[in-house]
Amino acid sequence: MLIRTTPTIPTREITDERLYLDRRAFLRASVGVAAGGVAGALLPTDEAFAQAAIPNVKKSNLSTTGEKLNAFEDITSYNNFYEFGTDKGDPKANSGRFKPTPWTVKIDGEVGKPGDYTLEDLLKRFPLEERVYRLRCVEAWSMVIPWVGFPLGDLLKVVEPTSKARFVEFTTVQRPAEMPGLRYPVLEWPYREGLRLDEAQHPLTLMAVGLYGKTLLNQNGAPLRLVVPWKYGFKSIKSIARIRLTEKQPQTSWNMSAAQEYGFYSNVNPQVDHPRWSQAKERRIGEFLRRDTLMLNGYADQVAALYKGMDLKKNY
Ligand SMILES: Nc1nc2c(c(=O)[nH]1)N[C@H]1C(S)=C(S)[C@@H](COP(=O)(O)O)O[C@H]1N2
Ligand SMILES: [Mo]
Repeated sequence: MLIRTTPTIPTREITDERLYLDRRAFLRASVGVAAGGVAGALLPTDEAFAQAAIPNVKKSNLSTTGEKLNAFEDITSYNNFYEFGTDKGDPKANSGRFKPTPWTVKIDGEVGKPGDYTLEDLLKRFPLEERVYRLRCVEAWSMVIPWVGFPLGDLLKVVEPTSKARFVEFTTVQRPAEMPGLRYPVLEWPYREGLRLDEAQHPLTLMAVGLYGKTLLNQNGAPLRLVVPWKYGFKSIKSIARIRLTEKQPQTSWNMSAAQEYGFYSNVNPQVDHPRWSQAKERRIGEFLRRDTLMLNGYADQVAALYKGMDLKKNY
């Protein structure tokens, strides 16, 4: 993706990383006895133990089947979360100070029931499902991830969109003291994304709170992030602090940075190349040969109707 400056990591982040490594050592020590007798293959990493297992998760029939899941280790160590740095290892290395609890999401704009909703409110109200989805990054790599979450559409029903609501704007929390990447002007902060209301209400659109059966790690967007599986990964905004329903199409951080490269729709489309590279193929993380990229990331049967009559080359 477009990077205006290449930040170097100042000494303070090196200290952060050391603290983080200390935390890992502590976790390893505290689970060491329990882990000792179990085969290593069953133990993705020590971080997995630090996360709470989520009870009462039902497997969804909207899951992608027949594809090998990416390893927990891949999903939690190869990330894009520019608030923690622009290298793939930065989100894991630099997010140790981020505090995902307690958490509230402000929901406002064109809704009948605006308010501050706590994460507990949401978890009590909406049954959680496991959904396996492909995640296709605009950088032409992909993963298969078993998310835990609830449909965004269920939440939208509860807040009652007004007749004027046509779009949904999402904003990531902005905490410079906990997010060292915010000091670099690589994107328009806070990170913003948007969907058309009907895209947001589509049954595939998920609010994720976990993966592999456990609560999200900071690098994956704890405690609450969006997952829109037929769009490029950058639409799946992390650590959401605000959801605003609007009449007009909202601004999005990537579009503000490079409008000719990142459009509002950003649907996965192997026939529409990025101005600087082809989108026809992708590298599945963990595989050697590249795969063909699928129209709408393989979800065309479910979502193509949303774009009926639209020119997807113009509305990229
Ligand atoms: N707030 C925020 N959300 C974000 C990003 C980011 O930099 N900041 N990166 C996006 C991009 S480019 C991708 S590919 C996915 C990656 O999600 P993952 O690290 O959980 O696989 O998160 C998206 N959500
Ligand atoms: Mo991405």
